[in-house]
Amino acid sequence: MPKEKPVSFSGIQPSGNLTIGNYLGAIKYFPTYSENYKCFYCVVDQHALTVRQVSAELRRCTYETLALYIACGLDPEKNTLFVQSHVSAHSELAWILNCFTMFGELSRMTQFKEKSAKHADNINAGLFTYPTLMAADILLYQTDVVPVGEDQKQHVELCRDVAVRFNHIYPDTFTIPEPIISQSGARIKSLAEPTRKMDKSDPNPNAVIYLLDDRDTIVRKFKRAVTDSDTCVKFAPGKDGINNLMTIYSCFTGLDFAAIERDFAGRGYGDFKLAVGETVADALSPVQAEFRRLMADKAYLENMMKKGAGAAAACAARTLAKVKKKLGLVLI
Ligand code: ATP
Ligand code: LTN
Repeated sequence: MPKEKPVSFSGIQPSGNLTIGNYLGAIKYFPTYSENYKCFYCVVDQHALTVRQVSAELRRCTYETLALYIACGLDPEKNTLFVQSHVSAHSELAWILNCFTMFGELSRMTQFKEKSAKHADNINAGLFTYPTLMAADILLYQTDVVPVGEDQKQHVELCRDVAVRFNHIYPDTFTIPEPIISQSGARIKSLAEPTRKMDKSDPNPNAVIYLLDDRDTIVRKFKRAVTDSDTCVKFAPGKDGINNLMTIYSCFTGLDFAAIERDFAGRGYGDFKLAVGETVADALSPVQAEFRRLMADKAYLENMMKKGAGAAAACAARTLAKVKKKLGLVLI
């Protein structure tokens, strides 16, 4: 069936509270695709199982991630919002793609190497084949674009390689997707170790600004953010801490670095950190209010999950049937 519009697909794990990294690198841009793309946004709960989860927390985070998608501006009438485990085609296609993905390819994935180092006691097969489930998410919807933060570029490239390999053997099966990485905010750094990415599963909560942090917490965390011994607010190589704060401030205000440097000329880091904290708190306040409103209405969220799963499953079933037929699996 020809597409009415190109397709956009992205996913977020319900593996903890979302951060301003998730927001600036990904979610903030999602609503901008609604007009020109048919959009699918997925809470990838099965991906979250690759590290040990507390069941009640995973359940809570799944509702919260869905509510945050909407609170950040995604209109469920214009986008298909759904939960991965509600559409069984994802894990079915993932198995098939496992048989078209090489051990060497998966071994080279940076996220696998980092997560294996972090969870040395639980280097499970799911962590290793994480990218084939992600490829299934994307390819099931004949996706054209995948808006993600920079850390996911390698996974989308692997997905492309697998799709090209499959199409080479079984022509015209999958659309080949493109990653779209935002110009700014694609890699927000930790406030405690500004050479590392801000991660929602960081054990140090002071390193991370969560979308649901209250105003005082946000201001306090920015005040304590690691910078350097200089005092001048200037974007420069090696000043990772201040560069990160300038990037965050720029993303929330729309000011470029030169304008920020002018505004803070002659003022110290203290003033700048306070301004960043207050700006971020102001920007997140309406998102938090909308989030609270949505979380108070579980019936609405559950209804939306069902509607989203129905729409996604219908689309996914078409691709899965095509794949099975091409492979020679008997359809009944
Ligand atoms: P985890 O710590 O559980 O691996 P995560 O914080 O990396 O989670 P994901 O759910 O894996 O978050 O990612 C959701 C989206 O947010 C992805 O598109 C990812 O690229 C983006 N993202 C995550 N962290 C950052 C960051 N620090 N800067 C910019 N984008 C980010
Ligand atoms: N792997 C991604 C989350 C994710 C995703 C996807 C992103 C799972 N499936 C499909 C884009 C498209 C992550 O860890 N951030």
